[in-house]
Amino acid sequence: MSSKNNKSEKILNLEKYMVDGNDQRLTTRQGVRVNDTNNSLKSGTRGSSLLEDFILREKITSFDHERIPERIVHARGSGAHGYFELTESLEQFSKAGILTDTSRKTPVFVRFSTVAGSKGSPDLARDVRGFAVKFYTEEGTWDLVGNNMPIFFIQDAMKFPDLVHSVKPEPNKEVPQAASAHDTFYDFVSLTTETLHNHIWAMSDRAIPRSLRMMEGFGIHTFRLINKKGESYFVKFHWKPLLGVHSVTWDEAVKINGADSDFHRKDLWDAIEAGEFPQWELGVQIIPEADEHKYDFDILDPTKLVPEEMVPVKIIGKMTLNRNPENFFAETEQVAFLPGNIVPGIDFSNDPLLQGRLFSYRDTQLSRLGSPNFHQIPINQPLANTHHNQRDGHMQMNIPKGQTAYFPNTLGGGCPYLSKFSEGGFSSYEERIDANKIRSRSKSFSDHFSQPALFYRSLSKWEQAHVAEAYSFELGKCTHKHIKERMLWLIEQIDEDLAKIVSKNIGLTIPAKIDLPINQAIGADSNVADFQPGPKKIYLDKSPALSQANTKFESIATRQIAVLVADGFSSTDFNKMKAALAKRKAVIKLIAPTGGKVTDDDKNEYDIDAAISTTESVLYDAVYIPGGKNSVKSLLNHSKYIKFINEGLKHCKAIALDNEAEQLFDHSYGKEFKDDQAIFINGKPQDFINAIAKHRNWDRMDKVAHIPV
Ligand code: HDE
Repeated sequence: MSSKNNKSEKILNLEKYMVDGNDQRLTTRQGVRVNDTNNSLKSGTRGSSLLEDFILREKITSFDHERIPERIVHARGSGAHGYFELTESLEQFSKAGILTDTSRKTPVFVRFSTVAGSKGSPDLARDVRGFAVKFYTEEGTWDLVGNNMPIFFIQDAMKFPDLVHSVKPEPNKEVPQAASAHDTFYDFVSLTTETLHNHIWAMSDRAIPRSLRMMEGFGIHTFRLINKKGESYFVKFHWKPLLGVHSVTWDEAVKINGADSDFHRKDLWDAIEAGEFPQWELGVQIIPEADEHKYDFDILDPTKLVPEEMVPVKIIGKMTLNRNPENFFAETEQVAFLPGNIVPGIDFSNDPLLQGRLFSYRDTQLSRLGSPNFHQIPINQPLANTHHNQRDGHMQMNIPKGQTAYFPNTLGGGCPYLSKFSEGGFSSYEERIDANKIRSRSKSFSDHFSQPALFYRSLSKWEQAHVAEAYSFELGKCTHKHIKERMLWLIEQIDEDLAKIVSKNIGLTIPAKIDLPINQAIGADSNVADFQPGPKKIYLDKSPALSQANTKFESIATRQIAVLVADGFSSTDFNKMKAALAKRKAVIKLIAPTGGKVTDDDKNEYDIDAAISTTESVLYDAVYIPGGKNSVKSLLNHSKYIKFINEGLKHCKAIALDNEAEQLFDHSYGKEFKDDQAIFINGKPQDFINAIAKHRNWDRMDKVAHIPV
């Protein structure tokens, strides 16, 4: 059977579970037809309800149990179906079918998430994003449960509850929601220097993506690949978005959370519905076993990345997300990722964070989904056939046949039987280990400043400015002086100029030394001096791959263009711009003074997408205003249009105006920016398009401080 058939079979498998009520009669859960679902059974129309009302009791009981425990982290998520296609075989390194068979189209389900907030928290929190991919491979399910940043906050699973407790709402007052800007988080971070690398990424634009479709993904840990000969190579996994890596500014993020707290979720959904399928390339960094100790950092340390300039990322395939879930709960909520789900040809490394995760996720799925049979939920079912001797438990959905549920047996003919390594049987890599049992950490994990410094050095000026603003905002929200001072000292170890800016912004001086022992929690009997983060090393001046300034700036497909119009707008201007934008697949949104319809100067009527009172500039990528005497006159009567333009300017967006629309600029701060590279007055649509593709004109950033929005 070809893999293509397997793929459609998988989709069919899910379809078999789909139910809808179209053309069907309402029934109870037992299939009894219902003739009234609006009134309970009572003793007389004004009497009390009767216990025998099984229809009422079934409906309410079911409702009472609708919620399951939300994920303790990554509670807020959005999912999509798609497929993965391998373009280059890794046969030399791995025997995994998904990494060697280029003729396959492997189904995937991906769930993106924020980490800290609860299920209903806003999408644009400053946070790491989860990027979890379930590959339904022919040899079993492989879950690559990663994030949109290539490193993690801590080095050992043992500290995960401390990290999460520090960032979650403070336990006494249960605030703040989905925010790291508070005392407990900075108390922990400033005492735990290993967090500084992931922390500076969280202060960067990576933590406020423009879209889930415009984020990179990383497996973070070093994994192993195992080839047919049983040889092993270390590997790091990367997802690279075809749309490039783009972010919003913090001012936009705060406002988007108010204007549309589902911004990312809707953006992903709408793009897929529109047939604009998001795509990522899968890349690998492969390190031979012999090179394990070759670097200035330990490749088992999850707070370190391997710079692409030192080990290039080899692109081996592409993932496309092309289908939205039918039901959020059944699919996105019930999907259960386990980093322990690997297939023959892939194996774990000894990264102590990964090792802890291998336990945690199964445990969490048991508590969330309530039964060891969670793999039988349709979204979690493997594509590969399963035969085993595990039995029973809550909600067993299969009817296992036969007398035997043990191994070895003769009564069942010895079935299900074992597979040799050469037949695809999983066998763990036989790593040689000769060590003492010890509760400690490798000293090779002790360098905590070099990579945050490398990251900061590699950023462009505008990215660095955003990082400084983020530190200043977050520390400005903390109330304890000693915590803020400790952070300032630590930031100084990363970059002195950065620390100076933050110190000025928060009004505190950088202490000459900090009095509390950092890494106090290594162990009561450890010599703290042994675990102090060593002096900063510079093994690479810059890693250009870390800067968003070096991402792709090609496409404007799915970019949202706000077109500000009122009755009488110029059809000539509009149609010319619309044709150019539509050709490049940008999404045009007509924003008019009121809801309903709007008419151009040629008497053509259009449905509007939003009334100005219901929308905000921060929800769009660029602004276009066609001419038209009457239209512009109406727009001038609404101060919100002026605010809309000023915000677009402030956020360094491309703006195009034609003919009379220039008057709007003269009533806004736009009049100061007529020479700006991303402002077009009676300009060519193509130039506007090029500016949108560049995402923002960050050169404007230093000149917009005085715009009061
Ligand atoms: Fe997770 N993490 N994690 N994590 N994580 C969970 O599992 C945990 C870590 C990540 O969309 C939980 O199903 C421990 C690193 C993602 O469903 C839980 C440690 C990375 C998701 C859990 C880590 C991640 C989770 C909560 C330290 C990036 C969402 C609900 C040892 C490589 C998956 C759940 C989804 C979810 C534990 C560290 C990514 C509690 C103990 C490092 C993307 O099991």
